[in-house]
Amino acid sequence: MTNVQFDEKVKQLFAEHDKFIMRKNVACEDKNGIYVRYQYPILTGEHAPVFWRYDLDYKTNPLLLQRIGVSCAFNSGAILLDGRYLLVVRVEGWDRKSFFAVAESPNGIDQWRFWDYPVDLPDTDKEETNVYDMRLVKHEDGWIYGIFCSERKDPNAPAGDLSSAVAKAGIVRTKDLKKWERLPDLKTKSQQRNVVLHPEFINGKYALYTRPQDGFIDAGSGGGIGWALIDSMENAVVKEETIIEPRVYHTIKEVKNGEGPAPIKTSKGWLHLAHGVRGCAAGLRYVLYMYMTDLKEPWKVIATPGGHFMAPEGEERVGDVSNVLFSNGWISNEKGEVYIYYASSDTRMHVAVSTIDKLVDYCLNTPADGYRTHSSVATLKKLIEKNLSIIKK
Ligand code: M1P
Repeated sequence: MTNVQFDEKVKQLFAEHDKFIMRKNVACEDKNGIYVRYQYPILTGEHAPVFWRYDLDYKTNPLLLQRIGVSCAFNSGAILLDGRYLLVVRVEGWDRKSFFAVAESPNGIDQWRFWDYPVDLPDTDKEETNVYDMRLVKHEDGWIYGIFCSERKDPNAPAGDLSSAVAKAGIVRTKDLKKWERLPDLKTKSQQRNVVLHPEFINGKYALYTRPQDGFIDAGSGGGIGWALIDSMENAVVKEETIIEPRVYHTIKEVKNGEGPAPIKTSKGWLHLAHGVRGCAAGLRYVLYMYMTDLKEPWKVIATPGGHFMAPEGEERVGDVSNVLFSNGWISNEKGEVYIYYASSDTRMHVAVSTIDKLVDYCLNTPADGYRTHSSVATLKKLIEKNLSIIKK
């Protein structure tokens, strides 16, 4: 390739990338009245800027080969900051390391563009190998906190076991998503993933949704989503945690569950989005589900719509870890809309749009899981009877 051809090819790479980013997203058909999916993934590995992936110097890369690969862009924290729709994305490279990068959109739906540099996460522990799944929360103390999973090799793994790992909750805070202050990791008795900060003080304390787990993968005796009050974020210690949203046999959350983004406050209570995991012959299946808690006592569950809220569909079902929907970010705006940012199969990000009114109605009026076939049939019969009496009038 000559120098001139090289310059031409670089220009073309930028132009194609820009066209790809500027593609308008399209709302899908409303299938349930509850939310509307959008047709195209909003972020993928291909959204990584050209200047992250290529060495653009003719002298050192005369064949213009890609030097750094970005495979996936998924599990993103979300925030509406000064009118700007921002995601802190879990970006995963060809080397399997995840890192955080901020992506911004003018409307929350399309034209997502990464900021020039990834998040400069302070490196406080040389054993920390991988970081992912940040939940962003604007707390009433004035800080924006990010709680994420900090993963390292299990120091007690037998020699030769290079898979066992330990999950902890890492904590950072920022005012602008540019400068990040790292605080000490959360201290808890067990391993933790999916730790989420409640946005308000509870009796003067910070409140956390936790997910105790026995091992790196297995929740084991960890009974579900927990609730813990802690004195400070600078020295965050969980002394006691209570399971408020348990796993249950033969449900969508029998193997594991975990809080998604921080709950949204409404006049009727707190809206929660979570993921539930069950095992099947094809492996683990991750779906999203919702529940609601009391406005004044957010540790008290007041509504549990049965089954999944969203499950993987079409191309969402396939990816690096197939059959997974996962969400750790959503945004409610001044119009009462809720933008649900969810990832499919640990590979790409999507958006679905709903409203506060619809989600509250969904939570309060969708029948709860009766945990038995007979109960599901009884619930269905009741609705059929009611509807037929209306239709036949
Ligand atoms: O691979 C699916 C998800 O698995 C983990 O979630 P959980 O701890 O609830 O099982 C996380 O690694 C998450 O990032 C991933 O999407």
